[in-house]
Amino acid sequence: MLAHAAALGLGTAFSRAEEMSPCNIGAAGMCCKLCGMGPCRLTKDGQTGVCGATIDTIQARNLIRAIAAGAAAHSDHGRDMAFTLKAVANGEAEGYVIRDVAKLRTVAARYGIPIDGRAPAEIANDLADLYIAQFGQQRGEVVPIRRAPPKRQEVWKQRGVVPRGIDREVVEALHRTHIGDDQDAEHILEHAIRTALSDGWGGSMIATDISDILFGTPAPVLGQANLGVLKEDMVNVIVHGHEPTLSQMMVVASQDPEIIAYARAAGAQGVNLSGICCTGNEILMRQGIPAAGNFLQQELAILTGAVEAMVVDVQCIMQALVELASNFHTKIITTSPKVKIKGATHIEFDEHRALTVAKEILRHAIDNYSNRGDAHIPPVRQDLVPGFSHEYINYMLGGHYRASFRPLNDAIMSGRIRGVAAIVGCNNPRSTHDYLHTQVARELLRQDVLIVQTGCGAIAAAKLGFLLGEAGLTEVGPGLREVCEAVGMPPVLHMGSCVDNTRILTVLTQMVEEGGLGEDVSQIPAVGLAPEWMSEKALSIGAYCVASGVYVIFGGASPVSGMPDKVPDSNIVLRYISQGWEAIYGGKLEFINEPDEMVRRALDHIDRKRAALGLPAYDPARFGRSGDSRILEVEALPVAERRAALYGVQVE
Ligand code: BF8
Repeated sequence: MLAHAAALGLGTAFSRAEEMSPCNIGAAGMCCKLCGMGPCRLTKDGQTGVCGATIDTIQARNLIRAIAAGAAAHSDHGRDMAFTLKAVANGEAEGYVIRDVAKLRTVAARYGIPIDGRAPAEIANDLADLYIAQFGQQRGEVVPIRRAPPKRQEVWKQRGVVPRGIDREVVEALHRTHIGDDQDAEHILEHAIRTALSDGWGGSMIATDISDILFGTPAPVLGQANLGVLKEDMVNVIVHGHEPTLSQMMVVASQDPEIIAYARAAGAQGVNLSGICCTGNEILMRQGIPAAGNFLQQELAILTGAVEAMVVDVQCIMQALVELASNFHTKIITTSPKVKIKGATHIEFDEHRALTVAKEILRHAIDNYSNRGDAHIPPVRQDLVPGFSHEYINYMLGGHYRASFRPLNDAIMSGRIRGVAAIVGCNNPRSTHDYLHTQVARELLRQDVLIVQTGCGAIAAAKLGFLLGEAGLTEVGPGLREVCEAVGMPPVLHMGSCVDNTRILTVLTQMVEEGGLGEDVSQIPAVGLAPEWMSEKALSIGAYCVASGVYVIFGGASPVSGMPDKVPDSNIVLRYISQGWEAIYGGKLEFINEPDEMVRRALDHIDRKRAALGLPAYDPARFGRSGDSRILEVEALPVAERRAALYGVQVE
């Protein structure tokens, strides 16, 4: 597709990244532009800003501001979901229903909301009120915190970092970083933890709960990924962004007989819906709607010339889309009251008349079908099985009657599974598309590490075929392969969108509750990786995972690398978010740009956690002779030898 772009003389994020070298002062966190006396660019050791701000204060301020923006984005999404739940409960949201009553009851009961003898709408109304209140709450503790292991909650209480209210922590982060406020890097970063916790154990967790309640808790379903999911003879509509309220209704509208008839009347076979980024993940894992790609494929999709409309809502939408689309017939349709792009068509989405708006958007796209010129759809797509919510993993491992994480814990304790890695986050054109994601995933799988993925990382793995049962097992270590074969699961589990990283927190909590892997998340042989991070949301996720006790490795450049000639240990901020946070929370944040080094440190951490728990050292030679391995060896033999091996007789 890049060759195609070059032939057409069109630029993309890839070519712009080549032309635009990053500012080395800003990239290292050494530029302060928080007041009108600057921007102050610190380039010499000991230098300060005009106000006297030191390099570590400036780095810490920049980092917390990014974390606050990420937490705000995730949490504002959660707030909108809570308002939608309230509208559904009161019969004011056209087209939506409460799809997962069991999850509604489980979540509500956890907070003491009465469930017995009550209609789902009544329970949903109370839960929506409770969740809406978390955003503007001024004192106390946000309620999802109670779902963390007790030991973890103790750590947070002792440090005084339990979020009081979601909005309050984000606002305070902005206040503290105004000129003349908090000027102690470690103190600033302590509040960064509280802000990030208000995302992971606050806004994002609320968003995931409500998505499941309204659209169904994901379970495995067959899907496809990559640009080859676009179709020559259909109206191609791509939903791109993050909010499932829109994309779910687009699924419903695209299957409406009236819309299908409208598309046929326009000469197409129907409407082919696909997704990009996290809203794509939301409909991929629930309905198997194909993913056209991840973050760096949004422009490539338009370059196919086969997309009638790209319908966007919030987050990770490149402004370049509109200019690029002007070379084709593609319409860029913005839908959120929060996001407009100059030159795009704006059709505002309103959950009170969701189905009506979704149909209006689709009619626009269908009307555009006759304007399509030459299409250039690459014939590349891969099957995948997404939909591994923690509820499904529970069922998958234990069955209907004894749903449990026991087999997973046992497999880790025996050493069949060496440990667990969450590989999440974005694409970044500063490295080859998907390269870091897939390099790290490949090597960890070989080393018997079970992988869970979300966001653009999950779509990267999907395109490589890792999200398939048997087909994904060829490059997997012997012990992990046995477990995957026994359970019938892929070695990489797709757990959803970026707000669904909270599912990973829930899985880790459940592993603790199951027993045998310590009493806290920080004791589990687990790591988190964001090999190609680029968004502020990724930084917020990284910080809340650290606060939850996880060792988190970010690939690519560090936003707080500081003076280039200083050894990392003399960089106060780098040292604090690594060694300092580890001493307090048991988790740490490090930036490592070499994939082999990311893997080495991840495995080293996993092995040290295994040793601390008194588990046997990982030994790949111990496992791999059960499961399907023997049958695979036999199948590889010539026919006569195969029959001899199977039946013990030579057959002519
Ligand atoms: O929230 S992984 S590029 S799409 S920020 Fe964006 Fe990063 Fe993709 Fe989803 Ni998450």
